[in-house]
Amino acid sequence: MFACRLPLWRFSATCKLQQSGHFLPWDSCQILSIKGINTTLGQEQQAGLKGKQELEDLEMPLARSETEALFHEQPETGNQYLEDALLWSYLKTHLPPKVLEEVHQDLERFGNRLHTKIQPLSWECELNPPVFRQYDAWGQRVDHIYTCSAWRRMKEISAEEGLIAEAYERRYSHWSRLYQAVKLYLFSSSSGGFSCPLAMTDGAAKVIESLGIPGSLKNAFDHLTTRDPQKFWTSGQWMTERRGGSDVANGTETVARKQPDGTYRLYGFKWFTSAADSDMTLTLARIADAEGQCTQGSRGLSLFFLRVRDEEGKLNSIQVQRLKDKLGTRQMATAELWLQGARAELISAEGRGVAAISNMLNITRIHNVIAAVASMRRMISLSRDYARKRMAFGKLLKDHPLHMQTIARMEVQVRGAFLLLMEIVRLLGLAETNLASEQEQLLLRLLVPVAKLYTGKQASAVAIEGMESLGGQGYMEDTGLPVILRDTLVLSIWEGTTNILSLDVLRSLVKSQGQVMAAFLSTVQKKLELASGTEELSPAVQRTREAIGRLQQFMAGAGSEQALTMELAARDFSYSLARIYTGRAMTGITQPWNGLALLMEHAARPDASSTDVCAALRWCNQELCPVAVESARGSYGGGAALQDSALVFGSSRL
Ligand code: UCC
Repeated sequence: MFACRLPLWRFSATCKLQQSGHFLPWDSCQILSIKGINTTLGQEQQAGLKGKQELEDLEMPLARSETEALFHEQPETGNQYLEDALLWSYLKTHLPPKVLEEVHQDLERFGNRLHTKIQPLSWECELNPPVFRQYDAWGQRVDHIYTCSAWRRMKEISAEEGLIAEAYERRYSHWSRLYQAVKLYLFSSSSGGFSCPLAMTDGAAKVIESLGIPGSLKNAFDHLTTRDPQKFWTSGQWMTERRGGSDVANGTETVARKQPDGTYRLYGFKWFTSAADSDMTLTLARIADAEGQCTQGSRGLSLFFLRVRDEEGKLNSIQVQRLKDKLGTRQMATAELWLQGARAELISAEGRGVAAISNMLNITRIHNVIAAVASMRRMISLSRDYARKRMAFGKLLKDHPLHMQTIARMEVQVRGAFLLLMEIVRLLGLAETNLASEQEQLLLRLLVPVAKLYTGKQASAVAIEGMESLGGQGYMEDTGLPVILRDTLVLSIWEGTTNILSLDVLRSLVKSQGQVMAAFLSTVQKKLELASGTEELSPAVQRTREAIGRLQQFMAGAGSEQALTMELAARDFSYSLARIYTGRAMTGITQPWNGLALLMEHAARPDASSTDVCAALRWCNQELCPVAVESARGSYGGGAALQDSALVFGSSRL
C-alpha cells in the first residue's frame, strides 16, 4: 500500500512546492496526473475539451467540475513569528528594548524564510527519507547513508541562521540562550526533523564548553558553533545499547582500549544512534584495564569524543548494521552501529561519564521541550485556520461553540508549556553567564526534567486533539498532520521516558538534599502576595495557594515514608510541580509584576489582554496537585503496589 501511495504523494508535493511553498501537498496537478490527461495539450484542443465538459456538466446532477475541484480548503500557516501573539508579547515584555529591536527584525525575516523557503524543504525531507546502502555493485562494503538534498540544505541553513552559534557567541549576554531557543522553536516544525541533530549538536557544544574547551576539542567546538555552512558539524549522542536506553549504567557494554598514543579504540554495539550522518559524536564506554577487565555500573562509564568519518568520508572503524524502522522522525537516519575499534578520545574523568554527559542530556531535554511546544503551536495554528474555512452543519467550524472549546483547551495547554519553556531557557542563559543565583541554578536543575516529561505528554495529547479537529482529513497522510503526530509521539520517549524523568526529579531532590524543593517553594511563597494584588486573578491565586499547601503537606508526610512511596508518587509529584510552577513562578528582576505565576505573570502585565487572564484562570482550574489527591486515595502504599501488580497480571491467564 505504501509503495503505491508514495509516488503519487511525491508528484503532488513537487507541484505544490514549486507553486506556492504551501504546507499541504494536494492540488490539481495530481488530479491531472491521476486521470492521465496530457497537461501539454494545445490551446484549441483544451478549448474543445472545455466546451464538451461544460455540456456534460449541465446534464449531470452533480457536476464533475464540482467534485473534481478542491472542496476542502486547506489550512495554512503564515509567518509563524508574526502570528504568534504569545511569543511576541513575551519578548516585548522581557527583552531589553535594544535587544528586542534587533531580535524582532531577525525573527520577522526568519519567519518569512521559514514560511517561503524552509517549510517546503521540510516536506521534501519527509518524502525522501534516508536510504542505506551496505554494499556497492562490486560487493565492496560501503555502509553509505544517503540523505536528500533538502536534509543537507537544512544543515546549511542551521549554520547560516546561527541556530547553535547564537547560544555560544552570547551577543546578548544571558538573553542569547532565550533568543536561540525562540529561533529553534520557530524552526522546529519546519525543520523536517533536523531539530534532532541540532539538539545533540547543542548538547555536545555544551559538554565541550563545560569541560573548558580543552585544546584537543577546540576544533570540534569551533565546527559545532560556526555560522559557516561549509564548516558546520552536527553531533550524535550514542548512549543506547542493546540492553536498553534508560538503564545506561547497566546497559552499556562498549569497551574502550587504550592505545600507545593515548587515544582509545572503542568496541561495542550502539543500538539506537539518531542522525547517524552526523560528523562527530559523544558516547560512553568502559575502559578496560591491562587484564581486559572493566568496572561495571555507572562508575565504570567514561565519556568519549569521536569523529564518525575521516577527511575522505571513510567510516572510523564503524559498521552500519541497518537503519531503524521508526514510527516517526523518519526524515532522520537512526542506525544500529558496530564500533569495531573506532578511534576516540577520552574527554571525561575516568568513571565520570554519566555525570559528564548529563550536561548534554539537559540540553537535549530542553530541545525536547522546544519541539513539544512547537508541535503544539503548529497543530493549533492549523486547527484554527481550518476552523475559519471549513463549513459544517451550515456554518463555519469557528461558529460551533463546542469546537471552539476544544481548541481553546489546547491553547491553554500550549500557553502554559510555552511560558515554562521560556522560563527554563531564561534560567539557562543566566546560569551560562554566571548571573544565576544559587536558587535559580537549583530551579533550573529541577525544572528541566519536569518540563521535559510534562510537555512531552501535553504535545501528544494536543497533537491527537488537533488531528481530530480536522475530522477525517486530519487522518489522511497527504495532509501532513500524521507526520506531526508521529514526530510528536517520540517526545515522551527519547531523552528519557516520563517515568525515568520523574525519577530524575527525585534524583535532583536527593542530590541537593531537598534544596531544589526549598528553592521551588520559597520562590513561590515569597511572591504569593504580589500575585494576589490583581483582582481578576484572585481565583487562580487562591487555587494555587491551596495546591502549594497540599504539596507541602504531601512532602512533609512523604519524608517519613519509604522509598517505595516516593517512587510510586514520582510521576504525579512531577506533574504537580509542572502545573503549580506553570501556574506561578519567579521571573525577571526588573518588572513590577515580578514573581507572579508564569501564566498569571503574563496576565498581570499592564498591556495584558483578557485572553491572557482567561488562560491563567483556566490553567488553574485543572487539578494543580494530583500527587496530593492520589496520596489521599492511598495510591502510593505497599498495598497499592500489590494491587497494581494484581491488576496487570491478574488479567492474564499466563
Ligand atoms: O539517545 C537517544 C536519542 C537521541 C535523540 C536526541 C534528540 C532529542 C531532541 C529532540 C528535539 C527534537 S535516546 C537515549 C537517551 N537516554 C537517556 O536519556 C538516558 C535515560 N536514563 C537516565 O537519564 C538515567 O537516569 C541515567 C542514565 C542518568 C542514570 O544513570 P546512573 O549512572 O544510574 O545515575 P546516577 O548514579 O544517579 O548519576 C550519575 C551522576 C550523578 O552525579 P554524582 O556522581 O556527582 O552524584 C548524578 O547526579 O550523574 C548525575 N546526573 C545528572 N546531573 C544524572 N542525571 C543528571 C542530570 N539530568 N543532570 C545533572
